[in-house]
Amino acid sequence: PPGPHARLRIIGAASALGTPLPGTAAGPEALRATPFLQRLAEAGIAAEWVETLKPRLVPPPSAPMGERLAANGEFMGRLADRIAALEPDTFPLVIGGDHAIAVGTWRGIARRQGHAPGLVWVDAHLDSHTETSTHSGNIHGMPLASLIGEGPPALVDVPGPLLDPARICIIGARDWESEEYDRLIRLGVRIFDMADVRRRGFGALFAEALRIARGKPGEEGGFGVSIDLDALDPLAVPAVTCPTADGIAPQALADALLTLRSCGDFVGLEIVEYSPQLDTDGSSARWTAEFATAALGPATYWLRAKERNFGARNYAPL
Ligand code: HAR
Ligand code: MN
Ligand code: MN
Ligand code: MN
Repeated sequence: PPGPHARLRIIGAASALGTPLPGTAAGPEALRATPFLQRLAEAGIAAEWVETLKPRLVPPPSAPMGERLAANGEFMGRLADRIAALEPDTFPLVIGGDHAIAVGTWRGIARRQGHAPGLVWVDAHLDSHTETSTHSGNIHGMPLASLIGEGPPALVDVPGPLLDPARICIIGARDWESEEYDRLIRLGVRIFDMADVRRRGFGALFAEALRIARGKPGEEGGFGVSIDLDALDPLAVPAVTCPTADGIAPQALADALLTLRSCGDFVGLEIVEYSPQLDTDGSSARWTAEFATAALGPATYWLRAKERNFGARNYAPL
C-alpha cells in the first residue's frame, strides 16, 4: 500500500500539439509563475516541480494529420517515460498542455504501477474520436479512445497497459459528435452528461464515478482523475481552448475533489487545457490551484475515519 506521505511531483506538459490554437503550450510555466505552488504550500502540500517537458517537433496546425500524429506520439512517449521513471512513493500531478497529453500521462502511470488505473474524465467533451472519425482533425479530440486502444498507432502504441473501458467514467459532457459517443457506448464507458449533473448533483455523480473507476472489489491499479478545465462553466473559468456554455460550477468540483484526500488508491491527477493568454483576471489560474489543493491536501481525521482508509496519501508540510 502507498505510504501516508507520498511526495507530490509536478510535471508540466507544455504542448499545444493537439489543437490548432497555440495557447496551452504556455500553460504549465504560466501556472508555475502564479501563486499555484504557494497555494499548495499553504494547504500543507510540499510539491516539487520536477520538469516541464516541451515538444521537439512542432508542425504547423495546417500540417497533414500524419505529421501531427507523429509529433504527438513522440511527445507522449517521452511524457509517459518521465512519469514511469518517477521514484516510488511519489504522486504525479501533470499540468497541460492540451488534453492530448492524457495519452502520455495515463500510459505512463499504468506502466509505472504495472497495471492500468481506472479513470474519471471530467470534460465538456468525449475526446474519443480516431483519425478517421474526427470532424475537426484536432488530436485533443482523440486521447480517450486511444487510451482504450482505438485510434492511430502513433497514439495507441505509446508503451504501457491500455485502460479498461469498464473502469472509465466521463462527467460534465455536453458537446460531442455521434461517432465518439457510439464508440464509448459500444466499449462500455459510462457518460454522465450535464443533464445528469443537473438532475442528480455533481457530488453524487462524482462518488458514483469513483466506484466505477475503482472497478470490482479486488481490482488493481487504483484510479486517476483527468480534469479538462473546459468542463467548468466558462463564465467562471474562461481561460480554456474550447469554452463550452452551461458547465460545472467550480465550487462543486472543488468540493467533490476533497473526497480524494482520503483515498489511498488515488494514483494520479492531470489538469489540462489552461490557456493563460485568456486568463485576463487570473481567476482560471486561481481555480486551477484550488482544484489541485482540494484533491491533494492532507486528509482530515474525519474524512479518513469515514473512509476507514489509512493508506491515505498525505503530503508532509513544508
Ligand atoms: N469533439 C471536438 C473535436 O473532435 C472537440 C474535442 C476537443 N476539445 C477539447 N478537448 N477541448 O476536450 O474536435
Ligand atoms: Mn478534453
Ligand atoms: Mn474538453
Ligand atoms: Mn463536427
